[in-house]
Amino acid sequence: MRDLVTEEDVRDRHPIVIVGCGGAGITTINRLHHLQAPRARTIAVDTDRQHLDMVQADSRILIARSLTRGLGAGGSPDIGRRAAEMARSTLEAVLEDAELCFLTVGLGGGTGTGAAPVVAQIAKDRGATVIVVVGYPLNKERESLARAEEGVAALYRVTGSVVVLDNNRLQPRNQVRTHGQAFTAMDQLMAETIKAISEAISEWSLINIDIDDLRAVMSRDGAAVMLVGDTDRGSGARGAARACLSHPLFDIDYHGATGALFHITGGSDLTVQAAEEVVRELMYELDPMADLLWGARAEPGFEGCVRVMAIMTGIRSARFPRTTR
Ligand SMILES: Nc1nc2c(ncn2[C@@H]2O[C@H](COP(=O)(O)OP(=O)(O)OP(=O)(O)O)[C@@H](O)[C@H]2O)c(=O)[nH]1
Ligand SMILES: [Mg+2]
Repeated sequence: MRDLVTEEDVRDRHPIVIVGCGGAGITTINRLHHLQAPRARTIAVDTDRQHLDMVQADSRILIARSLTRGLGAGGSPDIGRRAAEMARSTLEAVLEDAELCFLTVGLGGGTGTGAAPVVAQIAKDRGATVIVVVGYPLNKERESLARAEEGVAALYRVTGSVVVLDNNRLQPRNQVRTHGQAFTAMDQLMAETIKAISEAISEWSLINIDIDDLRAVMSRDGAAVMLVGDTDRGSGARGAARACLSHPLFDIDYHGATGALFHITGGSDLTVQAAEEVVRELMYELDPMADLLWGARAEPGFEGCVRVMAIMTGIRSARFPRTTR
């Protein structure tokens, strides 16, 4: 297993920026802002003035007021894209010193779907590693699905890697019944995941994650699937790993993944040895050649519980072919 990073390494980290585009994206940003992701700037980007007014973020950017009069993109990704282009200089300024940029968006609407690839390109051009986490529409949202398909392809062309969280997959896991409940559960999960990763980089944790290693794992060509499981300590390492592996949030076979990021959260009772055992259990599922990175952290409120999060990256399929970046 890899060396630990030192406390100085952690303190010297460069800024992490978390950007949300469109309604779903800025809702996640609002949650993250309240969860107080460490050392991370939050940026909310939308064409919808009313919605922007309702969220809290370090920067709130209303894009293309003259195009949409602050009323949203009405489901048109073309308007979303043009809106982001019109706000290019503002977006460039807020992304100037970003080293790591998380970009979160619910695909299927106008603003997020159209603007996110523009934002991703701007961050990438400024030298940031861009980690895109997208929500995929419910099967019932037929028009949104077609737009989402285009959106994911456009993002993939820019970044070569997209973490897809399918709203449909949340329902059995969280026993959610309505669209609203599915979306709320997804927003919370996205926010907590981004917070866990950014804390593992920028706060002193049981096992920290090195930012360069994170870059290497997350930049692997292909789709990425996230898996999350919660158990109590009594279930042991195997139980915790099983809980995670049985909850993929995107319907894709992850066994061909070429990279994996694991993160274990427990209470003050979590030890490095216990976390290592969980990681060992998870590793059985991976290609032995896969690039593995993991972190662990004790959080108040997790006493007696373990949360295991895995992001399997570099999964190639017809939809996510090799890129020529
Ligand atoms: N996680 C989450 N997803 C949502 C929420 N609202 C909508 N969605 C999903 O995200 C997709 C895009 O919706 P929005 O983010 O509201 O759309 P937008 O990007 O603001 O686009 P316009 O309103 O057309 O400008 C929808 O098709 C839903 O699948 C939410 O509050 N949370
Ligand atoms: Mg909207």
